[in-house]
Amino acid sequence: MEYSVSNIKVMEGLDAVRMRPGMYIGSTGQRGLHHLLWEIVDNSIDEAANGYADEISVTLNRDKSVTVCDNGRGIPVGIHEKMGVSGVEVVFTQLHAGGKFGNDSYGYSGGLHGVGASVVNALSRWTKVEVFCENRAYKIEFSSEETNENGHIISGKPLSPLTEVGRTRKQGTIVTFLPDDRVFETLDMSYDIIAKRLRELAYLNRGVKLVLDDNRDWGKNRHAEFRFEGGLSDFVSYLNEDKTPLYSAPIHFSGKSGDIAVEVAIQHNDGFSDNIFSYVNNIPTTEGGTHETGFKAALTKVMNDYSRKIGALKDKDPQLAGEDFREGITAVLSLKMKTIQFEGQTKTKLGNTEARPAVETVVQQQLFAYLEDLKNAETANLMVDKALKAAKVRAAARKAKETAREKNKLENAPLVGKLASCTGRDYSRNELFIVEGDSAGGSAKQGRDRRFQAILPLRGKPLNVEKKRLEQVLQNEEFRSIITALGTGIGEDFNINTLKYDKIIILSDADQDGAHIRAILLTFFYRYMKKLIVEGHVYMGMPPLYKLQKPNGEPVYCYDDAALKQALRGMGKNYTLQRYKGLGEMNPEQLWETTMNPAGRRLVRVTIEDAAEVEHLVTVLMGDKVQSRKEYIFDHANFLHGQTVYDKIRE
Ligand code: TTJ
Repeated sequence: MEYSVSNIKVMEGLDAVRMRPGMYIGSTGQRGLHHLLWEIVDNSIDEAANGYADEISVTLNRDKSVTVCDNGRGIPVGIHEKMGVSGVEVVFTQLHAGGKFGNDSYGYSGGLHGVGASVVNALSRWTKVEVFCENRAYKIEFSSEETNENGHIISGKPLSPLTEVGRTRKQGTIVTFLPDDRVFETLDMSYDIIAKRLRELAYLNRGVKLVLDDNRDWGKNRHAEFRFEGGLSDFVSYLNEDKTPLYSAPIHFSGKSGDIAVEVAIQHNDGFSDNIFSYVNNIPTTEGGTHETGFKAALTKVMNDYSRKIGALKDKDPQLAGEDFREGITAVLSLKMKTIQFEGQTKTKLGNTEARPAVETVVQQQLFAYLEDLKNAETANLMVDKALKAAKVRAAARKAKETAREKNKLENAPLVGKLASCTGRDYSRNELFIVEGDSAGGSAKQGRDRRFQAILPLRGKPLNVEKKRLEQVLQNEEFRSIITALGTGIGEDFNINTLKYDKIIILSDADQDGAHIRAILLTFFYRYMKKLIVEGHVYMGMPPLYKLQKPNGEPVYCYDDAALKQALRGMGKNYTLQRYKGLGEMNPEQLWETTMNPAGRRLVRVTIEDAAEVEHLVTVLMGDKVQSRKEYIFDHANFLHGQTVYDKIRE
């Protein structure tokens, strides 16, 4: 009886989750679906982070359910004092029970982990939990199959209390759940997304083995295992793969300041850009935040102090700038702390003020100790030399820039007849199409609505920005046109408030060259105009792949193979099918109709995650493997995060 009383309250909580899934997991699309998995995996990761588990596996099953297994202590099986039911039941039926990171400050749009296993249970058809501890095996099952007298689904109801089902020598927890198809638009989890995240978690939690099995399709089983004894060191080595590191062993240290645990790995390469990746409680902080600020401040201070100490900087010399020490740096920064506050456009920026001094303290102490250690003298010297060189180049470039500015201000440079601007001056409505090739550019100019659409054709390939300094980028004709057209300035001078377009739409062919151009442009925006992407101004235009036509009928345009298959069903025998190989094959009217007209076109908004992935692809691969590079980008830049945007009909 006691059991059913506590039950009633529980049901109310879980039903609220089902009523508003978006509030708890962000969305009911593929992203929300993956959230369920991360919600469960996070529990096992916590157990591993505390040293009680070292193996975690994820299995995608044939029936679309997912199993997560760890070899930790097991979810508590004893009766919970207040609730009167097992700990396992509490964890899966009480909202927020088991949420380890203090709750409210936890905005969801950046990463919403830790809201609890109960949310997963609430949004699943069924959930099965098995716990193995102290030689006993236990099991409990939950179901969302029943409805109440009003016809509402009762979510995540225990079919019976936790039951001992036998003796065992195993230890750990196994959770299997079937996401509810009445909640989610799709039940198809992505092997690639899961593998990528498990790899990342393996780097962030050194020594923990993470295993992925995809058993969904017979004959197409996939398997991956990730385990990195070097942790963050291995992570930076991976990021520097195909680059030339300045020194072989990454600098790797960790420490605590108050309640905040800080871990850092650094390795410079012979390039010029800086790549700093940061995480808090294993969640990527793409927009940076207080911890990154603390890291940069400490790096600048310690390196300057050390440079003076060894006499590389004399008394009369000015301090070197932070960017000099960051030239060619690859670094990963990982924090663990109790309550986190996220800020920023995408809620991926750490806001906690206490994180900055904590990181500064740890990095100052540990990095200085590293540099002082005589066996690290060679690495220390290489770092100082690189920064001194960077400072020299920067000083020279500044002078050159000043003279260049006076002669010919980039901002006012006339465009060499390339940009076809639009007539409207409402920047919040205007669109800039960056179009691959002069011929497609010509069609776009003729086909567009000139009131709000501007066209910038790109002749040939833009310069590959990797391994190029800003000054070189600025000398490239194609990029100068883009910068001038946008009106924002670039790098440190970038100002989003002077942006002349609401949408910047990249139009390239659906082939390898097109993918390559897209990758170069996105890398450019990611590096030098990040805010454009963060604030959602960058899109990819999606031209159709096929045109289907009946003898006297309206043409039907298909944007992917699935759509073509669908359209072919209603066609009968008498039709023509044209496969578009490039934008150039469309006349101006067709280009307008299919790709540019807001009433029918398809756009994909580029997210910062997509751009970061593309950048990673580009920076990791654009070394010397020229021949395979295009293929690789074509196959791997999938834009899995991007949202397809169908504009509302204008006017
Ligand atoms: C909590 O403190 C007492 C000993 O056990 C700790 C615990 O709960 N460990 C734990 C939970 N290990 N693994 C889990 C877990 C694993 C999965 C797959 C899902 C959930 C919700 C928890």
